[in-house]
Amino acid sequence: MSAIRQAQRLISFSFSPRSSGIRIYQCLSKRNFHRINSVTCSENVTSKFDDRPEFPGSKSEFVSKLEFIEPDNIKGIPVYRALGRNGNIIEDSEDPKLDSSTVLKMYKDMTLLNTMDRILYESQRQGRISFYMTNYGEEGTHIGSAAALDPRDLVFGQYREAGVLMWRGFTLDQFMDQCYGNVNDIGKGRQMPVHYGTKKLNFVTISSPLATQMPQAAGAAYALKRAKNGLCVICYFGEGAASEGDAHAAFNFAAVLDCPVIFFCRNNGYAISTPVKDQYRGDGIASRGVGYGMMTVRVDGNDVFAVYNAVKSAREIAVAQNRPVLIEAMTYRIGHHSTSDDSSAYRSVDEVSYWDKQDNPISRLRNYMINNGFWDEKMEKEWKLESRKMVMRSFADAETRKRPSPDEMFEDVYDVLPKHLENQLQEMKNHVKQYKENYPLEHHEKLT
Ligand SMILES: Cc1ncc(C[n+]2csc(CCOP(=O)(O)OP(=O)(O)O)c2C)c(N)n1
Repeated sequence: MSAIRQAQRLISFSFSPRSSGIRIYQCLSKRNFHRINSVTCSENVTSKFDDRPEFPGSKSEFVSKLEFIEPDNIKGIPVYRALGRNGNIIEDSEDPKLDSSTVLKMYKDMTLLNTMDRILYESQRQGRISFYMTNYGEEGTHIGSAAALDPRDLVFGQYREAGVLMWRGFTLDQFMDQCYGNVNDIGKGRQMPVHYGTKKLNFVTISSPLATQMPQAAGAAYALKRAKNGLCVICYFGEGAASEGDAHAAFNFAAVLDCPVIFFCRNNGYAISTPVKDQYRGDGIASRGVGYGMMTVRVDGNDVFAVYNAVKSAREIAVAQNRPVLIEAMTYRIGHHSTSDDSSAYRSVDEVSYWDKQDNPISRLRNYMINNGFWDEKMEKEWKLESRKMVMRSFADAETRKRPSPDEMFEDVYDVLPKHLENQLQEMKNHVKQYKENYPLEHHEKLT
């Protein structure tokens, strides 16, 4: 026996001849500790220092006092910010030092998104489109994160990330065409408004079931890792969606399989009418990241520079080390959840007004730009007029376009139209031709 022990001290190996009844565990050179048939040989557990748990499932020390961990005694994860509310850089070292044209694009995209939201929200109220979701208050999370990515990085979104698309060059016409479901819609008018997607801009099409994109994002990141192309995935989700089982699956798979994915949580305080106090009892979503073994940070989501810095660093970690990173961006959903919601039924006007007037990502960036001399009242006025005009033009154009032909709804169910769907298509055509006065065919492209 002692010869084996001697040998174990010198070399590191794992050997488990179960049939012989002797189990030899890997000799850990750092701790110089080993066991042979640990039931009978205990003489190696000598000093206090060496007496460490060897359970494969944890990395900790022994303690001899019973103490439960009280989560409320652990200090909350701090909120990182770079820009103060007055638009001043707080610490020079945290200034991303973006050139004025980049900052200008950030501001213009955030405000253009805001203008588009106003017009599409109103158009839904008038029954011109069926549904809409605004992005009010969260513009900084979209633009700050999108600006820090490589445009080839793959985006998986929830539904409140239109600014990411805008940053990448999705046009106002494309937004409008999707919301109207007209012939120019890339998605052929099949999904509800705001379910955008474009292969060209590496933005995976949105779908309604919450959190389903999360394990898919981990899988896509795994594929990118194997492709060794230096790219990563970013996956957006709300704090409400983080309660889904899919969020757990995604975090754990991404950590265990070393996937280069940035999980970006928009914690805006509400999931429809459910406030965060009814969503979770822990310290937000960030505290969960550590539990999954992920690098984690919490940022001020109303500070576009803090978001930018966090995503830029997260991207470097994800790509260089092939590991997931969790970012929790603290923000506030200023608008109603969607056009199907009236949020005054569950929160006060004062609460909303605070975030709209006192702590808003757009006004904060505007303050920064004014402080630095590249924006003023006159430019603001002109841009407001110009951007409104641009949005109205696209809106009017999208409204005049026809919807796709009814034939289209049978395509793309499968790669190739199978016989049974071809039969259904034929039945539909015969039916519609026979009863054409009952269908709004004038709004659609012709049936073939
Ligand atoms: C699996 C699933 N359950 C429920 C819903 C209904 N639903 C749509 S949005 C939403 C709230 C999501 O809140 P959060 O993730 O915090 O995002 P936010 O809307 O605040 O941006 C719910 C419950 C859904 N779409 N999918």
